[in-house]
Amino acid sequence: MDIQKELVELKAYFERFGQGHVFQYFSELALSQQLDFLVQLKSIHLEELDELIQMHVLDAQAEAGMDFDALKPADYISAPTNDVEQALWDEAEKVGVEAIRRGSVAAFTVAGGQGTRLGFEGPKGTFPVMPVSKKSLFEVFADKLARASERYATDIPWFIMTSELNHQATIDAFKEQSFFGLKADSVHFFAQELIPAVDLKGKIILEGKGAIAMSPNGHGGSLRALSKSGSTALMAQRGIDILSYFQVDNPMVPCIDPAFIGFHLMHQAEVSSKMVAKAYASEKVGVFCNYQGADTVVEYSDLPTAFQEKQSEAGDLLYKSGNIAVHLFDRRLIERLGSESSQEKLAFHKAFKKVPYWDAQSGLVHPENNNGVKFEMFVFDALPKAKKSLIVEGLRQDNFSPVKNADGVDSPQSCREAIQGQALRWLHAAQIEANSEVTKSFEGDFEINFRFAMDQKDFAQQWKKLESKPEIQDGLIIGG
Ligand code: UD2
Repeated sequence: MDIQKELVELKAYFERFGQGHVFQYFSELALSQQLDFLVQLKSIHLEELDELIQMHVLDAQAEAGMDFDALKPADYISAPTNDVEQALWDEAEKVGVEAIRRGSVAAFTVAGGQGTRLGFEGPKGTFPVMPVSKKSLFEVFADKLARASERYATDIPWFIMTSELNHQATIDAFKEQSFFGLKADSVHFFAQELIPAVDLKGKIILEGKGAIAMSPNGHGGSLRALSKSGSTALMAQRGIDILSYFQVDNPMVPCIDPAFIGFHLMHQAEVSSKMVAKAYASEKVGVFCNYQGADTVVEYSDLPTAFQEKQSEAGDLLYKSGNIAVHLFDRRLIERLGSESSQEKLAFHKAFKKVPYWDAQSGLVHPENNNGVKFEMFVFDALPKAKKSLIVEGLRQDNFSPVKNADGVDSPQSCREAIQGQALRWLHAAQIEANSEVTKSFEGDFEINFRFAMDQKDFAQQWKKLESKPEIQDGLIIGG
């Protein structure tokens, strides 16, 4: 490539948007560093970034706030509590199973985040979570998908979104473990886009003489990335209409949930979301609300405390529908919102952060206070854009226990406890169904291999088939 010509063009482009300072150290870089830097600079869409800077940084007052008086709790299909409701759930399950069997459903994990709170080096999906086997988050999902494929006599494709910061390391982790026994060509990786962080005056932050501080553009970037990577085209070609979306941090998620899928189809929804009842008012999960006639998620940090704590007449939380980031997306919705030419793109949100920056005298500086703004799209902003959306209740104990923090709430420890609690519950239910003696409370670690059984009902059936039932003891992995 003609570096000089490219440099002149890029300089003019960056100067046009008031960002010419990114070239201030260019002449000090070695040739290979200059080439790398040019590649990074070329990946930046300044038109989009400039709009965000104008709106969120320079003219922040102009941001439209939410009219909380117009907010209502969202409606949802509740978990079954009686025979009539159970019959409806059974019907939904049947519809879902048919869709899975005919190959209409793929799984999708967003794993592009930086996982800073956990303080774990490497892709978060490689974090060990299982109590006995120490299997990683990725392996847990692989097991559940392998079992679903086996159970429904199909081959469920799995899309995984990474970001440039962990893309190769993620692929390497899968290769090292032979794709956890899945067919390599059923697993599709693609990276989401990065976007520059800017300072409080809207100037792009340099983190090195030839490096811009970039970060992933939010899980909402998945819609674009699915389109751009050719994943939606591949889905269309294979007759896949539904993408079962979940976050890399939640090993409790049923990656493929037949009843949820069935409801989505029965209601002809373009997006369906799973809710769990919030555990307490200030729990750090977004809340499903109805705003101006549409389902929407209000992020925990945006919902005023008075609303978080509001009670219903029955005395429980009025805004209790927690967003656990488990959704079903119709392929056509992704195509509509994620295409390059889309007129209905997801909006960006801003977050003030401490962004390490390059200083001519001191080198890389890690600031103590927020000095920068990062921009992210949120995937749940697709809800109000869908022609039809649906919210379905899930029980926390079988859907949600994320690993987010090094300790305390949502930590590896709390997650292990939830996994163990689930194993014991599934075992009890299976023992009761098989009229055998129920294992009383149990001290020690045992786990259920999700490749053996993917949910409680499946476990009961698999348990029944076991000729000799293993004795529950410390270190046991049921189903091997
Ligand atoms: C998210 C939700 C919150 C609730 C909670 C449930 C947001 C803004 N908040 O909170 O409402 O549903 O999860 O657990 O989503 N990711 C990417 N690319 C990105 C950013 C994130 O793939 O650019 C992935 C990341 O790898 C992780 C997930 O998205 O799997 C969640 O990201 P987070 O940890 O920033 O969100 P959190 O926990 O604050």
